[in-house]
Amino acid sequence: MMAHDYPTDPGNLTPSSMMSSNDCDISPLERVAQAYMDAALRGDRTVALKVIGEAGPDAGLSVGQIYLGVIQATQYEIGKLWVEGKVSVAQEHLATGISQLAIAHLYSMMPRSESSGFNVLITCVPGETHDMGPRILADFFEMSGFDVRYLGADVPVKEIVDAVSRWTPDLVALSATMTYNLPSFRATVDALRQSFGDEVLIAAGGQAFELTPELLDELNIEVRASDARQLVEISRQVLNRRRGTEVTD
Ligand code: B12
Repeated sequence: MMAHDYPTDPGNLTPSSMMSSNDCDISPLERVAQAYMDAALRGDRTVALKVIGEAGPDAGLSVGQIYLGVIQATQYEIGKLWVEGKVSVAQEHLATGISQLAIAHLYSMMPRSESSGFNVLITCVPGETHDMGPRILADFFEMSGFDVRYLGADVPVKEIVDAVSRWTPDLVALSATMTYNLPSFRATVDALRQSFGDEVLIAAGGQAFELTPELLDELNIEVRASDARQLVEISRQVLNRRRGTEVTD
């Protein structure tokens, strides 16, 4: 997506302010993403949801493409604009609220594969309030036939351990965005391994690891990915391999 100058008054935005010089050059996905971001930054929930609702039938996009290429891409772009001082905190909150609504809307449109027989528990590590990424992970897993338990933001270590005891997931996906939450990520991994040993397969990801990928090696985290689509693919491979090993052992 392209960066633009956004006036602090979102009412001044128009769709044309977000288009490239030659509108014909952009793909259907980019076109939808621009229209969606425009509406989200204006705070226009009705138009934003209409854009999402029509993206499948009109632009031929899959639900997965809309999650990543429209919602996630818009959230990243808003983050950049916020750092550059081109959108206010209020505009970011406004747009994020609309993206949460859009995700809920997409949930009702999701295609679902038949059950994979696997279950996954997804949670933010303690202190982490960025919960849009893990919410999207939850929906991708569900589309792929996983039984999903999604705990959300800022969950204490003990609660995560208790939830794993209760639901015995095949995979526990831990999400961290802020690097200052990496100590609580480490504490969560330690507590899970102390309680369940190698029985618990842990996946870890989120923007905190972009700067410190070596922590994943250090903690021997086998399942890692940069986005929801990749995570589901890798998880299925690793879990199927484990299941195969269990059968032949
Ligand atoms: C919305 C937002 C907020 C909202 C969050 C609301 C919510 N309910 O989530 C609020 C206002 C609370 C917020 C607060 C803050 N934020 Co903020 N925020 C954002 C913003 C604009 C969008 C986040 C988002 O929705 N992303 C979209 C999701 C879908 O993407 P994602 O999280 O990356 O998830 C994908 C992958 O990472 C991966 N993934 C995620 N989890 C996992 C887990 C596993 C196991 C795997 C394998 C993969 C994986 O798959 C996901 C789906 O494809 C980002 C910009 C950005 N680049 O993301 C800044 C951003 C994350 N925030 C930032 C900052 C600085 C803050 C604050 C410190 C601001 C402040 N001064 O108060 C606070 C910190 C809050 C806290 N204590 O945690 C910085 C972080 C920089 C850094 N890493 O150090 C960013 C990057 C903005 C920026 N460009 O600087 N923020």
